[in-house]
Amino acid sequence: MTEDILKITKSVYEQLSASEVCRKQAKVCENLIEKLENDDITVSVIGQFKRGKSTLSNAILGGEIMPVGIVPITSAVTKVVYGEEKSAEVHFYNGAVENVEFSDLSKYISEQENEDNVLGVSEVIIRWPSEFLKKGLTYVDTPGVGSFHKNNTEVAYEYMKESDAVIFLLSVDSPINQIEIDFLYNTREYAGKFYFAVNKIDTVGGEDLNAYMKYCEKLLRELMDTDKIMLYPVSSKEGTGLAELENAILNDCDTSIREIMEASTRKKLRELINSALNQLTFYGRAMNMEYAELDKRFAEITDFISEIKTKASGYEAIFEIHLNEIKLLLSQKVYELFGMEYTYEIAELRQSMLMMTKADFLKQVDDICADLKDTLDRVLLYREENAYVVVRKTSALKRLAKNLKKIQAGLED
Ligand SMILES: Nc1nc2c(ncn2[C@@H]2O[C@H](COP(=O)(O)OP(=O)(O)OP(=O)(O)O)[C@@H](O)[C@H]2O)c(=O)[nH]1
Ligand SMILES: [Mg+2]
Repeated sequence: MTEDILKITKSVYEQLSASEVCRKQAKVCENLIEKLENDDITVSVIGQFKRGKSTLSNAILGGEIMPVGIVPITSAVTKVVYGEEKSAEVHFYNGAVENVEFSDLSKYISEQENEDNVLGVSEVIIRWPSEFLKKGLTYVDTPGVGSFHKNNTEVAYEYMKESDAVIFLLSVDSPINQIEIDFLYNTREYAGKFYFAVNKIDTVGGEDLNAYMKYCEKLLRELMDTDKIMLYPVSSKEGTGLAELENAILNDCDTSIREIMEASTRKKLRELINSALNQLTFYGRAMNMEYAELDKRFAEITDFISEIKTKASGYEAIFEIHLNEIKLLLSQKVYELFGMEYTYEIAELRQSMLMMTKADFLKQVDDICADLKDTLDRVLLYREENAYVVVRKTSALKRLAKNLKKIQAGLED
């Protein structure tokens, strides 16, 4: 089965890498191939801040590896793989890698010492001799979703895309809330398998726990649109219920690793192809416009972006609402000028942010505008003055879109 999915993934890569337009998607595809070839399965623990993700990670891995605490703690992703010798490597966005002592880890991955990840840590890779990892699992502890450290939600979202399986951690001390619902709803397409764990069961009595489990199960069934919800009550602090969760994951890895990988790769490929097709439409439209007309429209949208920024700086309250309004205005403008849907990667997640300050808001507006501007700049670079080249490039874009659609049709099961 994995043979097939590997073949499909390779054919998507072949298509994407042949065009400079889809370089970003080709890179993602290349990583998928590598994972499939190595049977490299990634399990991430994801959940709202303070649900106990890092405590659970330490309990599963058997060691005080991650810093834990009563305020939002984890600020960077920590990947743990099997290693006879313990070691910790900090990777930075600028490409630098540093070996650090375990006692120094919190300097890099805690909000208190590395607030909003100012140090630019892209991830920490730990080698740890844990039985749980022995069969080749990569375990990932992620920053909490929905804390006022905005970057954390985006990081968690990115990791959903890399995961084959997810432990989504809830906690009995708080009912599932809108932030968790939004996050799950937006990301359920990515992972092949979900394990829902309800943490901190040591803090409630049996009856309350039963009521909570029933409530969660019903809600998750509706949300995930399946009857097959696996819900594990655990206490990461006391170790209760962890063996059931660990065994379920390890068992699935033994018996159905290929199915899990196939399911998650199919989902990821569909997303990837959609994103590539969107990109191709945009380039195609821009290529086929008169140059004078194209310049006019680019100037118009550039002015519009400046206007939006000026407008944003004058807003004073309920920034979440203004942010949505701004995204909508920009998307409408792109549609009006280029006839295509322009989507922002993490649109819905930003909606559910609480306590957004003006500085956060302006930063997000800047990010959104930069995202759009970047796409426009790349389209301009791609443009050619020579009519013959335009025809050739346009037909190449069309051919690529056609091939991708064909592969996409095969992925629908
Ligand atoms: N009673 C009880 N407390 C727990 C349990 N698990 C975690 N905690 C506590 O919950 C708090 C948060 O734990 P963390 O592991 O830091 O939570 P987290 O989800 O990693 O938090 P972020 O990294 O900020 O997203 C800490 O004070 C833990 O001691 C549990 O099973 N029972
Ligand atoms: Mg944590």
